[in-house]
Formats: sequence, structure tokens, C-alpha cells
Amino acid sequence: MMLRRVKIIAASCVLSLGGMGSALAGQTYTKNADFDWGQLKGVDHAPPNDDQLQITLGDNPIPPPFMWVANFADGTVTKISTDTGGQVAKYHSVLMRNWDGSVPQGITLPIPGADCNSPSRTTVDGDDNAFVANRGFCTDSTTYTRATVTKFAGSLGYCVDRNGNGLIDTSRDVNGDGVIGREPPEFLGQADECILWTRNYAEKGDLGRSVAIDGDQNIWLGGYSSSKLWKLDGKTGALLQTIDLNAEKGTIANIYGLAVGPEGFIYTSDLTAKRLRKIDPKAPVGRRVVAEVGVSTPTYGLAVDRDGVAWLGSWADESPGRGGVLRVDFKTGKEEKILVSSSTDCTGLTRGVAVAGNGDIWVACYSTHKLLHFRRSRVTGSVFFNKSYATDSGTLGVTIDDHQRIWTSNYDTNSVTRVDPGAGRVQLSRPAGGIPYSYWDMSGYQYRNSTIRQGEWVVVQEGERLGAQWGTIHWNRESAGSVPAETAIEVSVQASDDSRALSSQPVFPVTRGVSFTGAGVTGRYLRVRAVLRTKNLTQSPVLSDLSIIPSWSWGESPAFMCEGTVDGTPPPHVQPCAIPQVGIIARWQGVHCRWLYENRSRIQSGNRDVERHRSSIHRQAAPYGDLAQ
Ligand SMILES: [Ca+2]
Ligand SMILES: [Ca+2]
Repeated sequence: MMLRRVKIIAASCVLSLGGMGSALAGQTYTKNADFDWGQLKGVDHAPPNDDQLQITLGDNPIPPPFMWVANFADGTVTKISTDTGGQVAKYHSVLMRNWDGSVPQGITLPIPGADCNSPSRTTVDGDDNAFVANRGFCTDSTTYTRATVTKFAGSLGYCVDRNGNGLIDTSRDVNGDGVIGREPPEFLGQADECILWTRNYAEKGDLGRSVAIDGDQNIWLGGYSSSKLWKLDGKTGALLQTIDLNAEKGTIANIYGLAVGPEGFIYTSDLTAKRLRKIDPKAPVGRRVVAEVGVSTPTYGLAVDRDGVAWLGSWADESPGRGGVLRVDFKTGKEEKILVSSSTDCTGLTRGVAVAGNGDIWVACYSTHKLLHFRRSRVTGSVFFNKSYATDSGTLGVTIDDHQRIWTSNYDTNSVTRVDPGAGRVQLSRPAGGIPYSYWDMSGYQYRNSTIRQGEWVVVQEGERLGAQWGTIHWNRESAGSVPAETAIEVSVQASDDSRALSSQPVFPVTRGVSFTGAGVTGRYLRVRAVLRTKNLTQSPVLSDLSIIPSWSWGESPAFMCEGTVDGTPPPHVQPCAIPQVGIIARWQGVHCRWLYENRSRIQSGNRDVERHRSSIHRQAAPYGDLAQ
């Protein structure tokens, strides 16, 4: 459960006086103590970079505390809490009819145990939303299915109240047993308002076995036999680009695994032709496959580290010999097999691969039902086998959570297993919710490790009135703020009169310095989320300051305000003091007066005025008795 500290803009009630308006200050966050009012996740104000926020570019990415497991036979995707291992939601892996009225082609209503859509690879974007690629596995003439991709809202704010009942109708664990049932109210099927859309990309018979997100939060999908790549808009699913890799290169390969690494390069693994590719999607047509490496073994799972080196599962049975992980460096064009110590650890058939923030490699070994740990030397950079962990049987996929714990999905036993590398032990196994066939980036960790780095800051602001229309958010007005090339700062808000309902309100993207009054974002409470993101893995943008400027604070000049209780009754009231209001003030007790007004011209005139104004608040605070002088 997220802790929210609420910063109050002004006293909770305003007595408006004719001519003066109810002028109240905005709120500026600029010092360490200001930012600490909010929740910092993957950002810091560590010295010497105080009084600003930057991405913590250390070892450890912090994905959302969930993993998304595709259950191929049931046609569902389970969302599992990585805190508890319990299922928190389950969704159909396709929408038969999109909410915009469009109808995806070549899909079937999921049937438990006999689904044709056959969802497998999942991944998570920088806003915590998830995607699943459906392979489209049935190829006979009557029930043929086509590859599709479906987007799921990762939080209630991205779900949409389609039926207008004022609630987000969605799957959840109503009875709290850690398992999602097959019927409402725990499972809503097609009516679930957190399934956002399903889109086609590949042609009939061209299986969709891969999905990855790029640094701009768009999605890349591969066609297995065509070896084509499609880029879809991550928000809408609209087609943005197509690349025919075989035509580009003049060779024949398939796309099995897919990953986007540093600098936006795309990598593919290949189960059949054993050709691995590195692609620059921005290069001119005909020059997009920038490297191709033929390897000695069929490759399965694929993960790319922060140096752009590919790590792959080897789909070969080495029994009675030893299996391991394949390292492929596209700069040298060389492959290297790093083997386990003994055949007890693994005899081959390695599938999912994940690279940890510290550079270690984690691999699912299907033949021995084990999770393999390969350690990377901090000194030499070389990688060597460390140890194996016995998981539930059928170890297929591997992903890493926000506490740097390692999870496997286990095909044979319909389960997920968590390993704590710090303690060096298996912690728990829990039901996966179907037959899991997920081996790619189930938590979004890989995305946040080697495609981008990001962090976020969330603060809840309380206004002084119900139904507040809010106004403008401004940031980086101080010179310390910066958004270098390849980086971004994105701010969004949710508003509600009920602070407990904030998280289920629609997420509204804010443009810097542009008023959103009248945009339908209303409520006494405003939840502000600032995301700092970079495609350059070694450079962060800087959020030096952020101001929430309610439209009701706008005016031409500052006003001297008093606050206190009326007739001893809380909450405190705020009122302009410039005009004597004897009848009211006489009844106030404990009245303090101060400048509480931040006008538009000052806000926009730069940091110096804001700072002067802020200090004046404190300097001029005085008891009511002083005001009388
Ligand atoms: Ca609804
Ligand atoms: Ca349940």
C-alpha cells in the first residue's frame, strides 16, 4: 500500500470577501524537504545534487510490484503481486470487440483449456501498463487465428469506465484467497474495463512470438516466419512502422525472442535458422539490420544488458552433458557458451533469460527444473556460473521484481517461484492461474534496466474546495532543471473530492505551464505524478522544482491574509485582512496573518520572485495583535 502524504495548499475553508476574491497560494516544491512530502521511487535528491530530483542511476531498476503471466491454454493473463505471490487480477488475452468499435481479425473467444489465441510473451511499459502477444496458434481453415497484441491498464487510472456506472469494473481477488476464480465478481472476461485494446499486426499463419517496448513507449512485435517487425503506438495501437528483416538483409531467419537494448537497437533470437540480428529502426531502408551473427545453437529467450551484449537461452539438449547460457557480442560477432558446473544443474534446454541490474544473468533451465545464476565480476566483467536453485517443475520463464528477487514461471506445475538471491534460497511458489507460457519481461524489469532508466515522484495536494478546477503545473523554472536529449519529464494528474478514490480517477497528462482548468480534472485532492525517464542510460533529466498553481490563486497583486478559527470552531478559516472586517475578526481566535497570495505575474517571472515571495510568507507571519499595529 502506497503511503501518501498530503500537503495542504491552504486552510480548508475560505471566507470570500467582495472585491478581494478568495486568493490563495499555490505550492512550489523545490527543496529536499518539499520533495519529501511525496513518494520517491527510483529518484533521489542525494548530495551533491540537493534540492532537485534525478533518476537514481545505480544498479537496481524498480519495476511495479507485479508480474504478468500469460496462460496459453486458457487464453488469459494473470497479474500476480510480487509482494505476496497472490493473484490480484486475471484477464482475457484478447478483446473480441474493441471499445472503439473496431473488431480484431482472426481471434476466438478464449476457452479454458482450448484457447486458440495462445498468449505467451508479456511486458510492461514505463507507466506500469502491460502488453501480451497472442501467437494465433490455430491454423486450420475454420478456426484459424492471427497474431494480436493486447494492452492492459496497469493501474485503475488507466482503466476506462466504459459503462459509465462511476466505477472501474475489473477483475480482482474479492475473497482474498490469492487466486482469481473463473466467474464474476473476480473475473469479468470481455466486460473488464482494464483491457484497453487488441490489435492485429502479422498475417494469417505468421505467429506472434515476441513483444518489446522501445524508449518512446511504443511497442515492437515480430512475425515468426515472415521475420517482419511492426512498430505500434503504445497508447493507441496504431501502426507506425514496418521492417522486413529478411528483405533488408537478403538472408532468411525467424524472429523468436525480441528485445530493445541501449540506444534503441532491437535484437532478435532465432530458434531455427540460428541467425541473430541487431536492428537500427531509424536507419535508411536496406541498412536497418546493422549486424547479423550466425550461432551454433538454436536460441530461445533473449535479454540484452546495458552494454548491448545479448544473453540467450540455448534450445538444445546437451544430456548427459552440461547446459548454460549463450553470450553474443555483436561488436565482435562472436558467441561464447558459459556452462554450468555439472549436469545436475542443467543438461540444456535453457529458455527464459534475465539480466539483473548488477549485471548478473539468470536463466531458466527446463531440463532440470532449475533457476541458474551466473555472476558477473565487477573487476573483469567476465561472467561465470555461480549456483542453481530447484524451482517447481517446468521452469520456463524468469523475471526480476522491485526488490531484486528472481521469479520463474513453471509450465509443468502451473506455478511461479520466487528466489531471494540475497538469502540464497527459494522463498515461495504460488499458482500461476493457468498453464504459464511466459518467459520474457513479465515485470517490466528488463525494460527499465537496459532499454531506459526511469524514476518517479508522486505527491497528493489538497486544495481548499470541493470540485476544484485546479489550474496549471509548472516545472523547471530554476536554472538547475534540465531535460537533455534522449531524456524526458512527464507529469500527469488525477483529481477527486475523495482522497481514497484518487487512484481510480482518469490519468490526465499535463503540459508544462498550460492550464488544465476546464479539462474535467476536478476535485479537492490532486495526485501529481512526475516521471523522469532517459534513453541515455548514463544521464538523467533534472526536476529542479515543480509548482501547482490553482486558477483561484490568480490575480493582479498579493493580498494579506489572516487565518484562524471562527468562534473557536475548526477548521481554520482564511480571509483577506486588508479590509477591516470587524464583525468577523472580532470572533476569531488565534489569528495569524501572512502573505498567502501568489499571483500569476510573479509565478511566471522566474525563480527569484518566487523565492522572495516564499520567504515573505515566513517573515510576515504575525499574531493578530501585531496586525493591529
Ligand atoms: Ca464501469
Ligand atoms: Ca479469489
